[in-house]
Amino acid sequence: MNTKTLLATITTTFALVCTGALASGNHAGGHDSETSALGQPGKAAKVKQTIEISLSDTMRFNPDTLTVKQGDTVRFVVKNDGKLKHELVLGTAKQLKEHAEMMRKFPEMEHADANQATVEPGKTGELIWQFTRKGTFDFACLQAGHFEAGMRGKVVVK
Ligand SMILES: [Cu+2]
Repeated sequence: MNTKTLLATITTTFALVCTGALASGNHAGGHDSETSALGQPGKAAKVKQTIEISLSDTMRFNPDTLTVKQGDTVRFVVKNDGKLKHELVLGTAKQLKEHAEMMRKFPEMEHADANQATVEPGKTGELIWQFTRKGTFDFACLQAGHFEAGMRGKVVVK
């Protein structure tokens, strides 16, 4: 197997793991209901609230605690004020932790899912999500080491 093939294999595997963990479905772990509990990708036409969040190299989100109304579709405008790449990934605490561990193993891995916005330094990204259930959920930056450094926040859905 040459390097290119190997990389493609790893990428595919990683994509499957990521998608599998995030899709609502019958994952062997049986914890997917936690994920779909978060809501679903939102439609731009349905946006009720826009929340601006800045990401910095101090490994913090600002603000890091958000409150949204159940059923609302939220547009996250994610601004990277740092010199490093950052991202905002919505998920449950457990899921984000597992994902962060994988990102540490494959730090060069690129992936894009509906529940995240990865933003280059100085750029602004966007993420539209509908929060369908009440509860407190998490978001984090899963660039290698950032989650561990405390780059996390909470979304309270009321
Ligand atoms: Cu980060």
